[in-house]
Amino acid sequence: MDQPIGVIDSGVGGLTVARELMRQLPKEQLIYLGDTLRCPYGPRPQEEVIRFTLEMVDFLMEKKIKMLVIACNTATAYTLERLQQQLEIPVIGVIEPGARAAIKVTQTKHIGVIGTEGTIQSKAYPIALHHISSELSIFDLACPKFVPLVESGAFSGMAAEQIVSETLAPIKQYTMLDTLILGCTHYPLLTETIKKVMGDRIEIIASGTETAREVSAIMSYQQINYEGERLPEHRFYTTGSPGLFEHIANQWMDYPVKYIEQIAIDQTRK
Ligand code: I24
Ligand code: DGL
Repeated sequence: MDQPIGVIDSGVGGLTVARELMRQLPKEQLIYLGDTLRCPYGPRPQEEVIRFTLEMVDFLMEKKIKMLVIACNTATAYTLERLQQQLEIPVIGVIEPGARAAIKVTQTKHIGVIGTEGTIQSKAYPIALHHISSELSIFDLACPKFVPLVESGAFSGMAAEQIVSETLAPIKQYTMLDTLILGCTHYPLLTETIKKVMGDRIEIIASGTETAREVSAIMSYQQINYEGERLPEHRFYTTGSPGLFEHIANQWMDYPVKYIEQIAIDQTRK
């Protein structure tokens, strides 16, 4: 099927998910929309995150996407169910895939989850985890300092270690934990620092990577893969500065990000 896959995020963090999608589905074309202007979503009230996310979805639906990936954990936590009911295309969030992967690897059945305030408050991860397996102990923790830390560019080094170590102290005490879900687009950039703090024995699950696997599986199952020969031309839209978006995207992606356009989100939804 020659239609793009839509990816939405609160900003640039969802590029961690887009990168995995490009790796695992090299023939598929992506349309990415990052709401950089209104980022972060993590500390915002639920109704605001819902409104902003629906506005992004309207934009992508007009581009005739065949599937929607919600790369942002906070947006997934608050809107996944509603969008799955509302849209006629498959809608995939980052929470279920992360939860499933954690259950696969845990031996102690004690799982940690870290994310933004919104994601943790919503309890979306514990709900998803318990939905799959009822014999789990879950320890969840909001890490509001982590997104600003990554965005400052200083995600490794002593200062980062200090912040990560202080924030994760309550989880570190919990010795039964053998698996930690990174329930936020930005946290994969902190993986090395988190491993230093938590020790090598803990399994780190990046929800984005797992989501790309799930997207790939659903595409095959629903037979909506692209099977032609053209090379994909991905498009990136941002509500913020296209220059800054381009700079970050080109450092992070393996693929040269050329097509970037700034858009204004129409706030007069019908
Ligand atoms: N990383 C993120 N967001 C930023 C940043 C960053 N600035 C430096 N780095 N800024 O997220 C957010 C606000 N900007 C966004 C663009 O428009 C203007 C406002 C992490 C994204 C991970 C894909 C550090 C940095 C970088 C390149 C690659 C990765 C990275 F400069 F973390
Ligand atoms: N994308 C968000 C998430 O995964 C993190 C950044 C933000 O707070 O908007 O929850």
